[in-house]
Amino acid sequence: MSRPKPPLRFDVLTLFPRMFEGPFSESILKRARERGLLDVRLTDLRDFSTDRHHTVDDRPYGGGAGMLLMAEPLFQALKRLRKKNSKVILLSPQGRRFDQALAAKFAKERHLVLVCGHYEGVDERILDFVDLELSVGDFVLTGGEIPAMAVVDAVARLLPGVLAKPGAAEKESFTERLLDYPQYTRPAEWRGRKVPEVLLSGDHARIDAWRREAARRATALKRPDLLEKPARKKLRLRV
Ligand code: 4H3
Repeated sequence: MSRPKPPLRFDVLTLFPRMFEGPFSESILKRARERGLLDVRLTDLRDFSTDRHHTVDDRPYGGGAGMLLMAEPLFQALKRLRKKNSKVILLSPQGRRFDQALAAKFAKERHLVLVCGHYEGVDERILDFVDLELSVGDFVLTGGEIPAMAVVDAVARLLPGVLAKPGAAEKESFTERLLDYPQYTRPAEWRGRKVPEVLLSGDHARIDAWRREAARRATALKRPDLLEKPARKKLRLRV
C-alpha cells in the first residue's frame, strides 16, 4: 500500500521568527497545518552565528547606511536546511515578480526554503547558494518576512484539501488572467443598492454568462494590462 504523500514543507529562515506566529496560527493556515496538509517551520538565523556575541550582521564594505546580513550564518543555516529536493528562495526587491502562476509551480514542490533578509540586505556572495530571488512587488520593506508570509499563504491555499471547497482556488482571479467577477451576499437590497437580478434567478447558464462578462468588464476597467499581455506559453522556472 502506498503511504500518503508528505505535505509540502516550508522552512523560513529569519531573524524574527515570532513575526510569523500570528499569520501562521490563524484561520486557513492554522487548519492546514493542524491537518498535516502543510508543514511550516521557522529557523532563527541567530542560532547560526559563528561568534560568541551571536553576531549575524556587519557594516557594508565601501561605506553607506545600515547593516548587512553576513554570508556565513546564512550559509551555515542553509547547509542545515537544504535537502536534495529543496528550492532555496531569497525574498528581495530585486527578485523575479511573484504571481499566481509561480504560486501554482511552488505548490508542486516538496520543500521550499524561504530566506528573509533584513536591514539593508544580505552579502551578495550568498546568492551562489540561492536558487531563486523572488519579489512580491516593486517596493522595499524592512525585511523579507512579510513577503515570505505572502508566499506561504498564496501557495498553501492551492494545496489539495486546504480550501473547504475543492476547485475554489482554480476558478478565480488571475488563473485565467481575469479578475474575479463581483459577488454579493444577503440582503438582496442594501441601503438602496440591489444585487443584480440575474444572480437571484436560479438560471445557472445565465448566471455563468453574466459572471464571465462581468469579469471581463472588471478586468478591462481595473487591470487592462492583464488583457494586453499575452499569457506566457510555458512558465520556465529554473529552480
Ligand atoms: C523583499 C524584501 C521587499 C521585498 C524586502 C519584496 C530588506 C530585503 C532588505 C528586505 C533586504 C532591503 N523588501 N518586494 N526587504 O518582495 O534584506 O532590500
